Amino acid sequence: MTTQETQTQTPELVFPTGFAWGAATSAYQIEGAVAEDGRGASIWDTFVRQPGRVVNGENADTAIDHYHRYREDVALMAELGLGAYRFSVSWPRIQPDGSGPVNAKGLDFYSRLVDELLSRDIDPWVTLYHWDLPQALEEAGGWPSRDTAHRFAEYAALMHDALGDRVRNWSTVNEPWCAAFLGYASGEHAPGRREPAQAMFAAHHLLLAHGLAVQAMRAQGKNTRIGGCVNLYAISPQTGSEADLDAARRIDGLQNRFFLDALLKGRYPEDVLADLGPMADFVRDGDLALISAPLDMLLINYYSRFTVSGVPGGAASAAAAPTDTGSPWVGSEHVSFVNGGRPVTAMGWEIDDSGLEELLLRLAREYPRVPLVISENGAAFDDVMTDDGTVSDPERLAYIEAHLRTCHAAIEAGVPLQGYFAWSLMDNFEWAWGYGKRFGLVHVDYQTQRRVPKESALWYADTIRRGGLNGPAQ
Ligand code: IFM
Repeated sequence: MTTQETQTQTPELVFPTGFAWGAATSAYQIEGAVAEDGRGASIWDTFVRQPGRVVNGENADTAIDHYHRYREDVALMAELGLGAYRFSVSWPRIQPDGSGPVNAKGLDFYSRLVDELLSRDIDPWVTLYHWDLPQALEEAGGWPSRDTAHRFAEYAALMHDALGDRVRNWSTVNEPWCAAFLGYASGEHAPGRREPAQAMFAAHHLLLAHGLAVQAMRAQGKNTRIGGCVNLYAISPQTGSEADLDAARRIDGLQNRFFLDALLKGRYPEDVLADLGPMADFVRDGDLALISAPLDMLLINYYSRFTVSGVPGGAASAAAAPTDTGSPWVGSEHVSFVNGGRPVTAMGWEIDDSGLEELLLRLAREYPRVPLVISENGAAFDDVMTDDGTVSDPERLAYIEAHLRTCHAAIEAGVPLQGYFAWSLMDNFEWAWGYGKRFGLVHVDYQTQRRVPKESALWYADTIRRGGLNGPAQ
């Protein structure tokens, strides 16, 4: 049976009515216009200008020019039939120095974007923080400073007050693990600090920022749904040895349970605090009650599985940075990441859709009752632009299809999964990797800014239209 034929049949794996079919982006990765309409500098504007931080010295001054092309981009989303679009707000567009009054022109951009989406029946999902901290706040101490969490709550309240009548779905901090540990421990991301003890304060303050923001937004009494967003991994020990099992416990602790337990159980895992020893000195009375305020949903970004060993010296493939950096694994630097023997994406990340199902089942079991959303899932591959102008990306299509299948299986098993957002809608600036890694469903020519939906985008559009997938190939 050809792909064409199978796609015309009624799907065998039907997703629930109301399931959010979406795609995601983030402000710094797509907007460009970094010095327009009063936008202040963010830590990424500073970081990309430091030699050796980003592959080929690239930056996102122009990125894919979404700030000027948002109407065209929303039209493209409508053509693809997206039901939802997850984007982030650039904090320094709203408050150029991270505090004080709103920059009206910056807010106006997001207001126009929201209106454009609504006019096309696309549900806007706002993320308040996707790593572009105002530079002025970094100079005042950054995320290791507790005050940054309070500034964030003020900014969140401004945004929620301005858009909360039109935007129903909100999330606070995208991937606090990355913002804390890549930003302040390994230095792979902005602000590029390598201060492990400070990274633990950053992690806690990012969670506190979430909690304070939830409190401030809820106090406005609007009819919105608010979630936290974490990047989770499936994690396996390389062998059943005590050392490998302990390595898996440590990495699961720092990557997954540190955030999940704080958000959903109101405590940090005892074993992680014990691993950290004197570095676990960041909590004040009342913090965890704020952090664990009930959520309307938990947003999960899933990409891969880590296989870990307690024997030092394994290849650190899973966490490899493009440039020479420290370890993000505070207190567990001796753990090594080993090759799990699976095919990899262009990032070198192992492809394991079974890991997503495992994670979803685990969440439903260990952290019950909170609705779940896959807020990012996708893959970078070296796409091929053919002579007829189409972009062939069978590996990305297969990746997304396989992960959607596991989402369906998890729903069948009772997991309260409410949506799926592919990462990313369009090719964009992949942080320290620059433009070389393409995650988009839509190809972007960085010279002309021309957008061309890849085969995976057309397949995804068809899947959305049909509301589901075919069963596994026989
Ligand atoms: O591009 C990033 C995104 O900004 C956050 N989650 C992972 C993606 C791929 O690395």
